[in-house]
Amino acid sequence: MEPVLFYGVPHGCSFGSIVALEWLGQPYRLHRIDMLSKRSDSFATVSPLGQTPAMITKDGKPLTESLAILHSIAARGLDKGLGFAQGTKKFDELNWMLSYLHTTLHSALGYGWNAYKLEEDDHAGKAFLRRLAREKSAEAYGYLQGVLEGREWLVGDAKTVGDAYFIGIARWGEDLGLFDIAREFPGIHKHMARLEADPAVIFAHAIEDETPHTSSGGFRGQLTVQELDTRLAA
Ligand SMILES: N[C@@H](CCC(=O)N[C@@H](CS)C(=O)NCC(=O)O)C(=O)O
Repeated sequence: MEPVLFYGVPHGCSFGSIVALEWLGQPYRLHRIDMLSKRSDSFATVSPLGQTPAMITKDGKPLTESLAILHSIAARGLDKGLGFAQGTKKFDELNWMLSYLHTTLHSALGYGWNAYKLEEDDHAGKAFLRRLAREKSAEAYGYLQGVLEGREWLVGDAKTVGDAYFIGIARWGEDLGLFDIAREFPGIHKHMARLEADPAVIFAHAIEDETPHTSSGGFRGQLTVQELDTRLAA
């Protein structure tokens, strides 16, 4: 059966997994999770921590963590250049990039999301976390901008799951009102703009925003709650 990706709104890091699935071009389905509401027991059996992205693979097994999901998609898309064979120098580079994006950029911007989740009147807490988010993610964006200098894609000569993951989280700097990316990090902005023109990225935005969408990949529709329960019971 086709895999199911659980994606989170608003603006989850699961965005990159939707883009990667579109680039892969093989059948898949999606299931929407509102991260600001209580999650269902069915979702908890797939993602015990209640986080997105999560996946039910084509073998019916749950898989969580962006990096695990993206590597799994990349392994199915080696012929398309979405990833590289394990043991090669290029695989190590992609693994390095994904790890950097997750443990450094995602983590740094995470302080901003934590500030957003604090009680409205916790002004001191919010200010502290936002300052930390800005300091840490300025370093992270700056380093990444250096990596991008003189190259078109994050790893190798074509788009990979690294670029898919990047576009889902690089947007947070502006979402959180921390930076004017175009002015402060023009190299990051340039890479984001290139990706924003990609049909898979346009599709992923439309999915998040629930606006009309056209898949250029293998999207086979949203999985209903009832269908999810049937799958989990099987
Ligand atoms: N280590 C996890 C982190 C995933 C994560 O932070 N997901 C966020 C959205 S970007 C989430 O589900 N937040 C809701 C929550 O933690 O309750 C991964 O890389 O997949």
